[in-house]
Formats: sequence, C-alpha cells, structure tokens
Amino acid sequence: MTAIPARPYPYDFVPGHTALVVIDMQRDFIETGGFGDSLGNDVARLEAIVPATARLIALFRRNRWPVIHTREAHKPDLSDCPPSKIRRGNPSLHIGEVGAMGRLLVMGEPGNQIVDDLRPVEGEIVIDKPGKGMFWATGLHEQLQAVAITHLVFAGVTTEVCVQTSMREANDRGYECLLIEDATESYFPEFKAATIEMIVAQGGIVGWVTPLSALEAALP
Ligand code: TIU
Repeated sequence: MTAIPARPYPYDFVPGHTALVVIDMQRDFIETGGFGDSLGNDVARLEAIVPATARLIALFRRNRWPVIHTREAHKPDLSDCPPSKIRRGNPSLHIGEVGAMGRLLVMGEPGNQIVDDLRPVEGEIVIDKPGKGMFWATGLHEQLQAVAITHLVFAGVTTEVCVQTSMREANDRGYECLLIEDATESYFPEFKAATIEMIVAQGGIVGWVTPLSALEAALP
C-alpha cells in the first residue's frame, strides 16, 4: 500500500487491487463533428487532456495494473437508448443520426472509437455503456469483483457528467475512488472545478482528487 498525497487527505493506493478507469475518451466527445460538438460544445478543451491521460495509462501498463476503457455507446437499433435521451436538448443532430464520423453514439461507428493516442491494447476491458454511469447495464461490477478490484483511479470526460456519475455509482458499490484532476475535463471549466470540490467536500464524500504528478512521484 502506498499513500498518495491527495485531497482531502492521502489516498491509500493498493497495488493488485486497483484499476484505472478511462471514461469515454471517444471521438464522439473529443473531435469536431461528434456528439459533443452537436450539443454546441467547444470540443478543443477536451482534447487537451489526451497527453496526460496517455501518461496515466502508461503508468498502469508499465506496472501491469488493469486498465479499463469505457465508451458511451448504443446498439445500432437504439433499443438500449431511452426515447427521452434521444429527445433531450436541442442538438443539431440526435443520437443515432449520421454526423461527420458516422452515427452519433452508436457502437462500431468511427466516432464511437477511442481516440488513437489512447487506444486500448489487447487484454484491457472495454465497456460499452448505454448510460452516463459505467455500472448501469454493463456487468462491470461483476467483472471487477471477479478480479478482486477494490480501488479505482478515474480519468476521462466529462468531469461532471460521465466521470462524476461513474464515481458516485462506484462509491455506492464500495470502491475507493481517486480522480486524476489533469486527466479529466469538462466543456465548462467552472463545472470541472465545482465537481472536484463536490468530490472532496465533507471529508471526501465521493472520493479523493490529486494531480497526475503526485501519483507518478509516489508510484514506481
Ligand atoms: N461521457 C459523457 O460525459 N457524456 C456526455 O454526454 N457528457 C456531456 O458533458 N455532454
């Protein structure tokens, strides 16, 4: 066990029982012409965390610790997508419609793939999730339990939507959660900052937060 300097107090990192979860670093959110763009967002903010996220993934791979990737992804017939989710908002394109990178948020489409620099390698778990949270309708909890994972380190996008939802779901299932603050981003800087404060408030009501440099300095 290694104590990682973190807010609100040091995080006990337990090798062998800790997995990295990289949330939704897919072209749909990070590149122009994807789902994030269709919602009217400036996607350039999200692309900026790719190098730090790559360094974080490399740290886990070097130590042969598990890396899990998620994608927000629906079946081609959209049977796993509530009509309310398709209707929501006033997007230029809806989920399932054809954009510059294929059908938005649909499995197998070019836009639904993880960005090249963070591509999963053989043996890493890739979860297609129909919700914002990574446990809803995915079977991930059972997969993590099967390999005795108790601690989760989080990266990815967006901080206040899929990352925070997944951390809260993980918290309720008993995982000890650490968010790497420079390997997560939001379309709204103020929402990222507020989310970090929500996580660490009240003695770490959702978990811990630390910069990548603190993790790199403490681990092999
Ligand atoms: N992955 C994720 O966060 N899905 C979203 O829809 N995020 C937004 O911020 N829209």
